[in-house]
Amino acid sequence: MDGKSALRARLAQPGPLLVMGAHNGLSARLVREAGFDAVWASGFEISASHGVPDANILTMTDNLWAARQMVPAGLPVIADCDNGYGNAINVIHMVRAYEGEGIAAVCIEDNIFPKRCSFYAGVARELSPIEEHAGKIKACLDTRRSDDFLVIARTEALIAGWGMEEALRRGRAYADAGADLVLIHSKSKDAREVLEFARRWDRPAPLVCVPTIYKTTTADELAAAGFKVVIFANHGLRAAIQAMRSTFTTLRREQRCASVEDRIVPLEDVYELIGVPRMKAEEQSYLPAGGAPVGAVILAAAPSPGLGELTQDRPKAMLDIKGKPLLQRQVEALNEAGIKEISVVVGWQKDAVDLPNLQRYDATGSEGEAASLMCAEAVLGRRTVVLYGDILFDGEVVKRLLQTEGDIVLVVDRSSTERPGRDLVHTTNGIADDGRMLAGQRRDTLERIGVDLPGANGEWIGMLMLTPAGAQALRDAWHARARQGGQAPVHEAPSLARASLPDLLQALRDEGHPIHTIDTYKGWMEVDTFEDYRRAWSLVR
Ligand code: SPV
Ligand code: MG
Repeated sequence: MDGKSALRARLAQPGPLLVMGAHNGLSARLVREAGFDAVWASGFEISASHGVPDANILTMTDNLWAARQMVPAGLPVIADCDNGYGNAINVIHMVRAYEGEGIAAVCIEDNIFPKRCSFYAGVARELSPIEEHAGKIKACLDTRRSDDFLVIARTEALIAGWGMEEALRRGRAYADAGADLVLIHSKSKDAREVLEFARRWDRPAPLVCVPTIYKTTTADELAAAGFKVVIFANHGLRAAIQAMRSTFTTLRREQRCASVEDRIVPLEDVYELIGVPRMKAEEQSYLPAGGAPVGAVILAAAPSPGLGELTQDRPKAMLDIKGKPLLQRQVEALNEAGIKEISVVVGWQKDAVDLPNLQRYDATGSEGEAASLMCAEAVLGRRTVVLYGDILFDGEVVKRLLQTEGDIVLVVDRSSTERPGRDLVHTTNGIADDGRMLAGQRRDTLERIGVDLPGANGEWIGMLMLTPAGAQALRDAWHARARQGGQAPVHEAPSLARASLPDLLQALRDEGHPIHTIDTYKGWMEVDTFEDYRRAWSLVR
């Protein structure tokens, strides 16, 4: 049921409708949470929330923009439309716009344009002629597409000091013009005025009141007198001002966030109110896997004795290759594949790693690569590409990796299986039966990975992708061993501290976690020796 049908249906039920003022989508959600029947898109609140007086300074479009933020809260929205923002012609435009945005009802008052808020003391106040306002009401009724879109006529006769007889005359004229409800406003400190109005009311249109100033009267008392709708117009905004003022004052004085922690809601409360959990579910349902944010972790903590003096003052990742550090070339290739959130795990000569915009994790003192990766475990909550800091590769390799299904996926080069000291793999299917291979076409399952691997059918290039579930499995495997002291061998490593990534991956595989591979045929190189380094210079542009 849409808002206007719900409001019409609720009006037909017994008891008064309790309506609460709001000024934006968030406050409307709080109105719903508290159990009110409808939201009042209050001109007073909306103006104040923009920091301007309630005096037709905001335009119709400003007010409509605020009111439409309230519709998704799920309660009928009754929009305070001041004086209709002009004459009957403006009102026609207004009704089309408000009904089109899913607002349930509009309320227009008989203030002239520009209006003045009913409560501002000592400001000029004038009412439009009765016929003119009745004409606006008729314009509303003739313009609305559905009879469920309610039109509330409001008279300010009591506010302007024009007396009870004038108030009744106006109320009757607006009801006779067809208004669905009539709002009688008063700034008297007690409810006698509005109660008398209700006692003398002799039209079928139900009555609405706003007991801001006659504040001790309950909604039940007003309902007993004949009011069908009671609007608490501006208490949300006033409560917010008080809460913000005291919080700001304390923070200014104390200058630390903990000083106000006990008087503000937790962040999770905000997330819940604005629908973050639903957004997460929708992301999972509708975003392609490749569209979800992906991070990268580059492991660049280890020293590299194989390159002698070249890496005495820097890790391999900072080796200059034709005017750019290897690490920068990696970052550019990752960026090209759409990965912008990049972390680097540093250790050996960490101060030399001085590229901007990288999240740094310090693995000083860690021996094995698995321990280095665990230093960055905080960023493994999203899909992550993990890679060694000493490989050069095409962005295309990363793009294909991101398109591959699986919680843990390794990139495997099928062109070399004979290189001693490298991370070799054996996968279930290996090379196609006919002995040919199309680079990057095949997804396979890892059987074994290690340095000493007779019968290997590929080489791991030092890059893998983890989904959050894959990362969790890896972390669980690590922490389970760490809890037991970490002294037991992990695959080819003598202890957990010295385990390489292949060691931990093999352990995971042996526990039954599927690990997948995709193929590449060259398209990458490792920089491990002088010979590699020379080759890198000749290959990169
Ligand atoms: C509003 O909330 O903007 C109203 C009610 O019109 S009152 O402020 O009481 O006039
Ligand atoms: Mg108002």
